[in-house]
Amino acid sequence: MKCARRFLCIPVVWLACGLALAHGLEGKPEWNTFGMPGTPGAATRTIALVAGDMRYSLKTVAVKSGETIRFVITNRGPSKHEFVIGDRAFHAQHIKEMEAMPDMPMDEANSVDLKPGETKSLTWRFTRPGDYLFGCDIPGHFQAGMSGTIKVR
Ligand SMILES: [Cu+2]
Repeated sequence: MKCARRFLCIPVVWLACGLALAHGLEGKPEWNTFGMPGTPGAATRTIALVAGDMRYSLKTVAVKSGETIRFVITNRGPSKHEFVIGDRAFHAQHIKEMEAMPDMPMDEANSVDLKPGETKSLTWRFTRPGDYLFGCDIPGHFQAGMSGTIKVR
């Protein structure tokens, strides 16, 4: 009886470990393409942006590869917005998730949620040259023009 139970338990534990590992890795690899979370102390520059009514105050941000930037975003619009750093594929996937679960809180290291009037900062280290995007992935916002390009060279 004890033996039988042990044999049942082992595959369950392995399955749980496998799932936990897969989930843990799931959100990470795509970050490699557009950078990684940065520590505020390592930031070489601060870039301030205002999120307004379906737009940001900046359309393009130029960054050197390897640079750590502290973004400070203020929401002066009448509704809630996000500031999300990603590549095109990340935003496409995230917009789909937001459409499926509009109330899902975003607390990933590459994003901040901003209520009207709120100011938050996000520090990001850009590790690879390329054209990336910042944007608001709340359904309809990105498509309405709430995005900008981050040129990493
Ligand atoms: Cu928005």
